[in-house]
Amino acid sequence: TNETIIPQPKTFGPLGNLPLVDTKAPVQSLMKLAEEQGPIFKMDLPGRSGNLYISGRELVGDACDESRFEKNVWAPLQNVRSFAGDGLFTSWTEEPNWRKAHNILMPSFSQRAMIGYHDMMVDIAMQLVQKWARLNPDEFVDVPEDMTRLTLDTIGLCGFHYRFNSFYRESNHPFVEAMTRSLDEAMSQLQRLGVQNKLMIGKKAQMRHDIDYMFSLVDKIVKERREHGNQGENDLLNNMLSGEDSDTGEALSDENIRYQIITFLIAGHETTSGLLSFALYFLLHNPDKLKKAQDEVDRILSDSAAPTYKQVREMKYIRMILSESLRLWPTAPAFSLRAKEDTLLAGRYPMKQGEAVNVLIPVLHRDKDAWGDDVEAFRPERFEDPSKVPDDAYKPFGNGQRACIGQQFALHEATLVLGVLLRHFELADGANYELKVKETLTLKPDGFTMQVRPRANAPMAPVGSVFGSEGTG
Ligand code: HEM
Ligand code: LEH
Repeated sequence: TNETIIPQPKTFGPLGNLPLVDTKAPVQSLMKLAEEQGPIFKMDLPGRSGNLYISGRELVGDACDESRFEKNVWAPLQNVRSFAGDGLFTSWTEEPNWRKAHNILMPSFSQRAMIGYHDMMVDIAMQLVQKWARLNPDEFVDVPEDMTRLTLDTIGLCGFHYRFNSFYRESNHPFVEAMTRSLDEAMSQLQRLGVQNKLMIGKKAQMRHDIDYMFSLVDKIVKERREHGNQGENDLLNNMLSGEDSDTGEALSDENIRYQIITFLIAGHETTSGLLSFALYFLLHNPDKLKKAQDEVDRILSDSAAPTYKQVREMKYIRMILSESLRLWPTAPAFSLRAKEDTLLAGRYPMKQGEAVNVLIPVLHRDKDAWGDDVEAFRPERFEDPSKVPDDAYKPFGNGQRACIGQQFALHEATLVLGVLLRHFELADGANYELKVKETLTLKPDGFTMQVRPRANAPMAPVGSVFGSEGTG
């Protein structure tokens, strides 16, 4: 029948469908194409013909059946392997280091483990509060930049007891520069022809340089910990250095530990900073939701400057705001699955063993059959009753055993930070910001600035009364 014919947009000779993709914004191009082509379509790209992109609830739901499909380390992840190697995020499930690291590191990411990270997350969150409290009334904050400072410092401290001290720097930490350039290059490589890539000698040298810098920073962190021994730090690094796989009794190799640390430094901050930035953007544009959020933080954090672990768990509406932000702009926007055996996708599209489908998460999250007609509306209330959330149409953290190991970490951190910011500051859209989404494999609101004012009834006078600030009561 007609249903099994997979649509493909127009092609341009040897370039295939590539000219339809905006180099700087491939995911947003694919989102538009999905709108025109429907929940499954085909793309021919240089060196990679017959890519399938899926985005409907039924198709994605079926591809998430782990008995028939498994994580595919697709082209974007292949390119990241030059610095993340066989770390958790970029390894195939059958590579021995995936299960080994999974077994060793899972306990460090359980909800219980967050109790141990909580005070370190508060440490960094209060640095941001202090910074914003010291701004003059007419000054703007660059939201994604400050959120990146915050999330990088948080994973550095919680993971490795390493202080990037980003709030004491005018510009990005060199690690962020090296990482952003490398991610950018990994994305650009996807859109060049094979010959073009070979000609990019300058880009290649820059990437080699950036990767060497990232490796040297990581090796320094490991060397210092090994030399000083464990001083009671109960962090990821400690678990990586001393942990043994419960299946095999083996420990991680030095090379693999390096890849895991790079993975956590990147994965641990890029997406969470995007999430916090989008959440603030949505609150600025939805005053009724902002009011509800303020009511919640005023109730729960009434007279505490910094939340306790338990108070973070109580901030249900803040958490719903984050879930809804991840629905509209999932900051890790795609993942890929491949058939384990020959099979029929959704009972009608034949797939050979090894054939893959790429999931466009922002489009899945706008499936009207699953979410209703008001898909574009920012409505955290969708997540009020967990039993009413269409799980098969909500995949911001990926799927199954290869889903995000850092989910609890990201959500605990983001809830804490958003709660504390709303308790202390009034938000103002002084710049009349219009949303523009920047892509570097992950998504962020590009150039988003806003103004913040201390709230009259904040629990702490962050700047002290010598400055005549209100908020002492
Ligand atoms: C995997 C999203 C935060 C570490 C994934 C995947 C997604 C995702 C979609 C699956 C990728 C795939 O199937 O190819 C996110 C989002 C985050 C976030 C949206 C924040 C809002 C974090 C944090 C960490 C982290 C904070 C670590 C501290 C990882 C790792 C994997 C992963 C190691 C691979 C897990 C495995 O396959 O065993 N993430 N992530 N992520 N994430 Fe995250
Ligand atoms: O769509 C993408 N690429 C297209 C390009 C093509 C159309 C020219 C393709 O098909 O290759 C880019 C999509 C990239 C998605 C990867 C996102 C994952 C990044 C997450 C990093 C942070 N992280 C990791 C784990 N937890 C968080």
